[in-house]
Amino acid sequence: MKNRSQSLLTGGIASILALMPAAYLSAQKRAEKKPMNILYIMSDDHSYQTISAYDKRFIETPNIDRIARDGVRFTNSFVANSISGPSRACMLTGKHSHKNGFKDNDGAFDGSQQTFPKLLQKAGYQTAIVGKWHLHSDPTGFDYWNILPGQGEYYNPVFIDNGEKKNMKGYVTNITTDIALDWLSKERDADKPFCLLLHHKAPHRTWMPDTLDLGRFDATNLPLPDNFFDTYKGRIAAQQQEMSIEKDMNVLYDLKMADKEKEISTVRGYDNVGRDMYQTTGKPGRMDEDQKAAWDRYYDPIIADFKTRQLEGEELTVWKYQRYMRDYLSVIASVDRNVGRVIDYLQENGLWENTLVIYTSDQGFYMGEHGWFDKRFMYEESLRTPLLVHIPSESGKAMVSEDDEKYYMVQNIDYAPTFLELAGVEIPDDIQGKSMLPILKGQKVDDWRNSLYYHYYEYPGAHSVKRHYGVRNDRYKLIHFYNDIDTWELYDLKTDPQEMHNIYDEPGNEELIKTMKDELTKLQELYDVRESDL
Ligand code: SGN
Ligand code: CA
Repeated sequence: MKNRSQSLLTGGIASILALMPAAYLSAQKRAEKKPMNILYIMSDDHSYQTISAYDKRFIETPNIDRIARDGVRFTNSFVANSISGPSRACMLTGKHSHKNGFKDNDGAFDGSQQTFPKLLQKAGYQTAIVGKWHLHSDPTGFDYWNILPGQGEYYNPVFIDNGEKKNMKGYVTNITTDIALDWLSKERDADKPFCLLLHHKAPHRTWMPDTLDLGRFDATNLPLPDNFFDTYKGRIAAQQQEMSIEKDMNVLYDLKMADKEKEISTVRGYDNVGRDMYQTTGKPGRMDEDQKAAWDRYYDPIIADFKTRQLEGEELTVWKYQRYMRDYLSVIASVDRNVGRVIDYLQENGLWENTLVIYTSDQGFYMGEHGWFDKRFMYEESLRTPLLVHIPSESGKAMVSEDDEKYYMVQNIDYAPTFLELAGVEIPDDIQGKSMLPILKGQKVDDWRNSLYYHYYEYPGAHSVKRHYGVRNDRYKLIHFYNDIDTWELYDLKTDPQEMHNIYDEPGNEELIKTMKDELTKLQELYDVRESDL
């Protein structure tokens, strides 16, 4: 499809332009050049460890990597609150949770507040969101929205198409992509720049692969992280979580070992979760006969093998890790394939040269580090999130800033101001993030943040991670766990990148603690954190 500036240069108009003075011409050209399109792809719980642009131990993700190939791969990318709804609210508003009001997954996002899609829409962008939304109130600021209710389902999901519930057939990652491509090809107004948010449900728990990906990683033995058997010495909040592969990952519910004979739950004392939970009625369920048959063909032999093995103790935990990882990676294979479809579309339709493309996740995820799955903690694996950006330059070639991207600590509150600056919209004063655009253009930014603020609130709640807030700079991290607990943790990320040694109570660190506490106070003042927010 031709955009307006291209079509203006054809035929008779080109010859008329040739007669005009040069200064007038370039002003005209500037005025006619559309602002850049924005395609923001965000998956749910996709760890940077399982994107080959970051880490090649587990999986190749050739399509996701395409975004960074001639673009920018941020190696210091973080969230402000490591859980779905709050992370999305930070992203939409450019503000920390205490300012946008959406602190945990309960309640409803106040959609009457300022968000970047609303500001872009006002500035003439056509805006759309497809896929997981998870903010409970209806989306605002979008010309088109077609979202999953709540967490959404993997198989034959319901979508809410601009308010109307529709039963869709198929696998959620394919459907989300189909809807996005349909919108791009049929509904997109070629006279306007677009901003499309494409939000995958995958690879969220319970990591249900598409039928064609079942078994894709079975020949691979996934490496255990060094701290898989962490005993949480010196870390009280970590001792009290409920996200351990050993204790909290359920072989029936999470790992799909519900046998037809219903023996596993009785023999092994697991919860009585039947396979109906997956395949017909339950939360991840809703499969049709063909889908069920494909799942049975794949899981039945694994279940039979599991039953004969009678694993216990460490052996069982390691077996659970392998199953977890194989399912998770199989779900990623579908995400990567579908990201490829979208990039192909952009490239084939002349949009790649005028579209900022982002791939990220709503937060990081544990791939067995500390013995865990899930997120929430301010520890590195869940504080970080992948961030890959394709940004075309005027000439159509992306700008790369190899050194800069490694240094700058960016956070998901920075996305909104980045998009606004890109669109030429003034960034409102109350936005707390900073535009990453200069970084993306390879410019040096001298006053970038040296430390970042984090706050997690969802306790009591799933996985029992205590409330906490903290500060991280390029070397140290200070965390305060509070509510029904009052403990501090301090890590030296240089000597202890896996955060196994809490040095808060070690003698000799008094000065460092004071410096980090001062930094925390400075950030709380900067972001206007009140006593009542803590
Ligand atoms: C569900 C999951 C949890 C997960 C939360 C939040 N359980 O409750 O494991 O931590 O969502 O995830 S599940 O059995 O229902 O899948 S979030 O990414 O949406 O915040
Ligand atoms: Ca999530």
